[in-house]
Amino acid sequence: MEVKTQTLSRLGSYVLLLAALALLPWAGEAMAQSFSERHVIIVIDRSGSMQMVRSNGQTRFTEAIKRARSYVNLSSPLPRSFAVWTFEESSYIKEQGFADAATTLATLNRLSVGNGVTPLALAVCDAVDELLQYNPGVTAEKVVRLVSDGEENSTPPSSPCYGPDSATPYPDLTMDSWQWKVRNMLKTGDPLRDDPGPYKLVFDVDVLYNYISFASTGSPVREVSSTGRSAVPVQPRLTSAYLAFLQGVSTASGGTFTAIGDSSPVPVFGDTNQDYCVNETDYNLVLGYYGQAVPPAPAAADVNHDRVVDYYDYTIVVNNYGSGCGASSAVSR
Ligand SMILES: [Ca+2]
Ligand SMILES: [Ca+2]
Ligand SMILES: [Ca+2]
Repeated sequence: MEVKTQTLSRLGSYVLLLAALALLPWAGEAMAQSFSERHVIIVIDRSGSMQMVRSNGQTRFTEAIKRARSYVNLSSPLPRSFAVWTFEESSYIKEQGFADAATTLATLNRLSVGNGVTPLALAVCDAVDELLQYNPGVTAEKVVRLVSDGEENSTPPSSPCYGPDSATPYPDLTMDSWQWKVRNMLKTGDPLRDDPGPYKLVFDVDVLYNYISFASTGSPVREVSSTGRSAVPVQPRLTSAYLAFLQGVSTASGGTFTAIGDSSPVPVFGDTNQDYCVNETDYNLVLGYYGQAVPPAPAAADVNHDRVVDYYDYTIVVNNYGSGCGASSAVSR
């Protein structure tokens, strides 16, 4: 297989590079990571809309799980603990408490999609609470990693993050809207308190959405609530205000925002130039800036977004070498 051959030929240069590593300045050291661990709750949408079939024939949910698995497999300078939650209907399930990567991969493998509605604000806000309460004595980076395709439509009034839609788009969120509360929660840990300071938590977002609506997918997906609400038709497209909200809060919190259109290939980790393929171009970019801080190195070379191009970025590219390559010809872009 071509991809395997390429990966093998990379192993030779990998060994050489490991030898050279000792000679390079450890740029990461200067950044003095103030965190000793990373705590992540992967919050996965299993509402009915996640059954939507993408143009590559896979459901959004299947692709979401694949992405989550790749994320857990990334090499990291910090020891990581992951919890996994799924949300649907008017609540969420704690599929797994904080555990290591191997346990988390096994948990992700057994998840399946549901039919119900989407209590997104509830799940995100409760995940923030859980993260803040977990091992508070450890100086850990706290990450809510949301994987979802759609709009909040079923957070119960009992949730501190319940509210109407914001009347105005991000960043001018209407006070007491669910968006305002979720933003505040990620920022301060309190849904009712905004604050000019930096975010307490990092909000990583993968959002699957309909970029081009296709007519041949059969009957439209509906989300059905068993609690007496009528079925909620899934919107043919996400509104730009919703995407702007997720992207705005994610970026402001120092997180990553990845929009995954139904008719586009799924982005792969280690791809530095958005061609949906990890190959020599990505490899050379990371090597070219190896050991440098960002800036002056371009942000694209910093694969794991920790503002330094180093061993971990390199490893992510090597481990994903060949990923996604060739897939783009099977789908329209
Ligand atoms: Ca949904
Ligand atoms: Ca690439
Ligand atoms: Ca990096």
